[in-house]
Amino acid sequence: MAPLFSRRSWLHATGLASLLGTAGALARGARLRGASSAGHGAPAGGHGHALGTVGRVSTSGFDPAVFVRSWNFSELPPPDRQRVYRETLREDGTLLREYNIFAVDREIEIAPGVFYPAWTYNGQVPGPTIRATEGDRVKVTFLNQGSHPHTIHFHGWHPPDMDGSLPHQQVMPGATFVYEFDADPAGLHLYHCHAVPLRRHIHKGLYGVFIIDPRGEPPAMRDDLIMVMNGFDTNFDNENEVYAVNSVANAYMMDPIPVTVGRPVRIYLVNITEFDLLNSFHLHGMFFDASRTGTARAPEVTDTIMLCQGERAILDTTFRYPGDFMFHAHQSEFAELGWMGLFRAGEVRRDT
Ligand SMILES: [Cu+2]
Repeated sequence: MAPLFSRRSWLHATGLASLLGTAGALARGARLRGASSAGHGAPAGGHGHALGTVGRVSTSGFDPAVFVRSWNFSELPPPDRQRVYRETLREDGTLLREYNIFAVDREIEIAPGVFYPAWTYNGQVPGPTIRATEGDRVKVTFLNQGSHPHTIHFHGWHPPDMDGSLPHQQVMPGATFVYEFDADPAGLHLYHCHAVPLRRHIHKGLYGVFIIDPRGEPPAMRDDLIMVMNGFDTNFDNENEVYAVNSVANAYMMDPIPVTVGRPVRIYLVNITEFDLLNSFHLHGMFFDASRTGTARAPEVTDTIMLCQGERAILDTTFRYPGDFMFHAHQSEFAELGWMGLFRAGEVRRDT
């Protein structure tokens, strides 16, 4: 008996919905620039409707495929990295980790041809992922090159003068502030601007991931992936028109995230979505162990996890089968407006 809802008709339906959603977003005020990136790379539809967005976002400024696997500026060549990140071994065996973070206004491309006037850390949204080991000293020199007062508010233990949240802690345009604290506790945290109005400063793009690894844990043989669930209000009506994981709508539908059958995968999942109460992550064909905040002692075994704004979770799993596995927000609306992607699980090559 033929399935009631074939894959083809499903693609057609969701693709159409997504196109309508994107078109609607454009009509409501997002800026559309040229058509240079459109028209190539779209999944072959054959009936005029691609899945999700059509065309490609330029990866010259921000590449979701790189961001998902980078921390402490590991994506940069050593001379460039040295300018923004330095490690110094301390007497007790911990590291001093020094970062140069700057705020800058920058237009970013969040869907093919859709540009958003963001406020960014180091020119990217999300900001650079900061990763330390429990007990390390984190020192962040923050320069505000933006047009508004900003701060960096870190989650985790720190004294109040390092909180970056009170009015007198705002860093004025052109000014610098040094945040310094010990990395504690081990888990998955975040950082974001805490200038007022808070929701505008967060929504405009001033947020990033802050991972603290447990001390004494042996190096893991696994793929670590950074995923930040976010959304963009392209017409400033306090609702999101575009949703994504790592800022670019449908990025991982166009370029599935490669993983390996049998090799553990860990997802560092952060929800920073503004305006919507909740966001969620659902993985097809599999289950994962979810540790909320990365501190939960007894992980939940599930295929869907729901996070409030600011909540995060570490998800551990291992792919059993080769092939493509979809992941997306289980709020269908978010999925259809860009928050959808694929893992592509490959077999380990055994050359004998
Ligand atoms: Cu700000």
